[in-house]
Amino acid sequence: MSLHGDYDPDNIFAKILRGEIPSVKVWEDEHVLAFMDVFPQSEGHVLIIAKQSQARNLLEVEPEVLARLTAALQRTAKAVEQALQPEGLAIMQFNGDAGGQTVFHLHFHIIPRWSSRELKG
Ligand code: DGP
Repeated sequence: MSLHGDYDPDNIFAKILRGEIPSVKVWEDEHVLAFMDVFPQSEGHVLIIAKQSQARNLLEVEPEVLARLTAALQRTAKAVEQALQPEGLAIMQFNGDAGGQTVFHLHFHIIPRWSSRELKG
């Protein structure tokens, strides 16, 4: 899937938002959902997505949606930090399959890191 194209309403995260696929929710409000990554790279790996946007990636997202999403990203990262006390946090975001993206609904990864622990996966 390239950087440009149609949003697939049956992508995995759209199904999670519709409740068709279960997820372990960390936090949500009317605009944003944060949930556990099913293939975590470390303990506490969380994904965060916007609910009302059909942006596949960062290049497509409406600025006001991005502003809410990144505000929630910061809040969620702080909550992860409080809960797990990692030594670092990697915030990751991929665009297009050649860019490493596999699910084409814009999302950010929050990945707690400890210098003594290997990344999984
Ligand atoms: P990305 O490469 O940035 O598109 O990452 C997509 C992430 O989505 C990847 O870390 C694994 C995760 N993922 C894939 N399928 C599911 C699922 O069904 N549930 C959850 N919670 N996460 C999923």
